[in-house]
Amino acid sequence: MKKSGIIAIAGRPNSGKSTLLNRVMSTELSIVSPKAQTTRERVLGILSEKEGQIVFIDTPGIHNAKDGGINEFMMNEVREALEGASAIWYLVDPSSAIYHESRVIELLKAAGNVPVFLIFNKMDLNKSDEATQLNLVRFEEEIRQKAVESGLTVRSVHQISALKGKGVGELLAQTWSILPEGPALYPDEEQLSDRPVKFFVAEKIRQQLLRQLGEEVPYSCAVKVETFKENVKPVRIEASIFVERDSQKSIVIGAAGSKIKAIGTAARGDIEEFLDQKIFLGLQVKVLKDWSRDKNRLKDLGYAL
Ligand SMILES: Nc1nc2c(ncn2[C@@H]2O[C@H](COP(=O)(O)OP(=O)(O)O)[C@@H](O)[C@H]2O)c(=O)[nH]1
Ligand SMILES: [Mg+2]
Repeated sequence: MKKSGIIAIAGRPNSGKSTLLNRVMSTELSIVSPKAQTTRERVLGILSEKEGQIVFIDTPGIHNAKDGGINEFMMNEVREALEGASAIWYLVDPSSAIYHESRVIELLKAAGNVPVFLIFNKMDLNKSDEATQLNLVRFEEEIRQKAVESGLTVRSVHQISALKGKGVGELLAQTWSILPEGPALYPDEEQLSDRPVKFFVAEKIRQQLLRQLGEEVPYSCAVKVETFKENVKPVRIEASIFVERDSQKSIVIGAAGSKIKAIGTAARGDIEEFLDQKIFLGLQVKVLKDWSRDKNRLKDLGYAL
């Protein structure tokens, strides 16, 4: 009998959750950037192996959501993912601090009494000197204690590098070992995610906005694929980039259109790689005033609360 289960990948923004999902799936499913809150929506990775099937849910980073807008939507995505999980991969960046992690641990309670894999990521950056090692052991103990106090069941502690792949095989093996026998949730073994191609196309564009724009503007950007024509060669894709203010529109377009051109070129490359075929990509920048705080506009963009 084969095994099956759902693993929620959770943790603070930037701890490497999406990088880890891409690593275990061996494809660039979830977008990655050095900026916090890159991931806005849950992204599924469906791993079908000889042992059975694991459905991974990559989640937005856990942070304080003060408003009723996009941030609250993101934290809701985390909660819903946790509620259905068979186990949690809880990622920690070793340079984090206990007061940040306490907030995460509080939210992880939403998963109920499921095994938690406490995973220290980015070990490739960690120095091997004694003081660093000692600090890591202390931090590990602090988090473990806090988690136990909060009623979480820490199954094991891991040190990995999602970027380099170190320790990920062992983590996967231990994860399989705790999963119960059961039927695959997604019977088609070729299926890698639950999202339509359009979603991934929009995300690839958003990834370039995050990578090529400054600190603030990407958080005011949303991408919607308007046209996706597959019966022509090259495949024709047209997308709108929504910003919240006129000033942001000028930033995204850049001097003489230089910025949007660079974003388009890079996004086209990413999409071509993902689809494994040539595409035409048309981008238009539009102002949708204050969309990130407007319930109806959020809904139109697919972020329904
Ligand atoms: N050096 C190093 N960087 C990593 C590792 N995992 C993730 N990163 C980087 O950390 C940043 C955030 O990664 P991302 O996967 O988007 O984090 P998320 O917000 O938790 O999904 C990106 O710049 C990644 O390249 C790792 O194992 N080692
Ligand atoms: Mg992410």
